[in-house]
Amino acid sequence: MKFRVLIIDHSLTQSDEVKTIFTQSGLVDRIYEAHNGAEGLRIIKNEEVDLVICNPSLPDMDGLNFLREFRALPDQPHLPVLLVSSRAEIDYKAKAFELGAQEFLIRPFQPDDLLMRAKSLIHLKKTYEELHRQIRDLEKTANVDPLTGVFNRKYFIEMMKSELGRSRRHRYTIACLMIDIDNFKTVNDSLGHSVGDHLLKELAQRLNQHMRGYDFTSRYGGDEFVVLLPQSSKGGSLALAERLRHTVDSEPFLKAEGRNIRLSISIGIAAFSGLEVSSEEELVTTSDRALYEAKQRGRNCIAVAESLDQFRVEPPKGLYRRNYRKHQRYPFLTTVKLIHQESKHSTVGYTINISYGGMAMYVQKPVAEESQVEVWVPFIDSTGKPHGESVKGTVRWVRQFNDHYGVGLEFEELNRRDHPIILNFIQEAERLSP
Ligand code: GH3
Ligand code: MG
Repeated sequence: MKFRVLIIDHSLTQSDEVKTIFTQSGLVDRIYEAHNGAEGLRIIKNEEVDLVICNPSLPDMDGLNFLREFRALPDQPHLPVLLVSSRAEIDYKAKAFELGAQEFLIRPFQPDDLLMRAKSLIHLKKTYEELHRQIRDLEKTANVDPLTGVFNRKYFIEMMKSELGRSRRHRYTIACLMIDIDNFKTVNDSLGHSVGDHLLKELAQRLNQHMRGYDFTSRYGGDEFVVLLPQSSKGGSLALAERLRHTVDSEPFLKAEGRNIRLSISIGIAAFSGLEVSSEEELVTTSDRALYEAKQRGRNCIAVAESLDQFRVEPPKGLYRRNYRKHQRYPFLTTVKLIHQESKHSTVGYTINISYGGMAMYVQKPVAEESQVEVWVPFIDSTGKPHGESVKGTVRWVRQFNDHYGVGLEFEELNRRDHPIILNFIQEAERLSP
């Protein structure tokens, strides 16, 4: 164990004596020297030192004052100080120990006496530092959700309390985004709990990729995550929420493991100044109520709290508007024929919902993910005559149940010329929806 020593002594002879003892011992790999208190303090602040050997009779300050200034330095809680002095009055020694000196050696002394004490002090320092590191690690793991690696709910509440206080003092807006996976129970039931766990991990990673340094993601519980955005306006948090919603919706999950699982999330936003809410619970509860509104409006969307009890499902501009319209699903219950484009095999499907972007259905025979299919949708026209429309698309997800499969299909294109009835149906559903 090699260490770095700082010798503070105005007397060159005494300083050299201590230096020679350490050099000959072979225990040190660096010796710093200072000839007054101020110089000593500067070295302690700027260099890595393991032990300070100090003669308390300093030209610029009394040894006790030196100890006072030294203990007031930040970041040096474990650096030991060994005083080497010819003064042996008991009161002086007592005061020095009170001020944080760890050892006191009276001149003259045996070299081994100095080395023995130095070694034991450094051993103590290393033990303290190791303990400190372990405590910091423990504190960190106590704040982290073991499955996803993001912070846990307990720590989130603590952070929320202190951020809310700050937002009150500095009068800025603080936003809370409550995020919940859509229909996650079905995913767990069809793919198993361990796949569910992997999905939760990947989701946490994706959410984290979009955060700024001081944003704060944590797992609130189950399939629910919460993001705290200090100093974020309503507009800013909505833009971030849309990026999060999009990042989940646009790319399948577990691709690295050869899977292709589609997920979506719903998000509730509460963004208020700290003075507008009475407590951190009120902010969290309000974002949770906004999330409930988003779920009510069909999922895979975002709802914003306008006030503590008014909520708006928000499809404002650009990407969000296009995606929102594309993904807003309407109940659509009918029997269809699903034809595999390559093999021309067909199976009967029972549709569940439809959007501008695609439809979900149950089928009895398995279909492969990413296969190209055609769906024949029968309609009855106003004269009672049956006819149908065919729409092409790609199978984006498949979930296996006991004796049937859930299938998500993304349309290649919906246009007025080939799909007037389907388009009319969706537009009418859109017009009638709240
Ligand atoms: P909704 O769209 O209304 O949110 O539907 P949902 O099915 O996601 O319903 P909800 O959020 O109430 O259900 C959460 C489900 O998340 C229940 C449970 O199956 C699953 N879940 C919760 N914690 C874990 C976990 O640690 N691992 C896994 N694999 N699944 C979990
Ligand atoms: Mg859920």
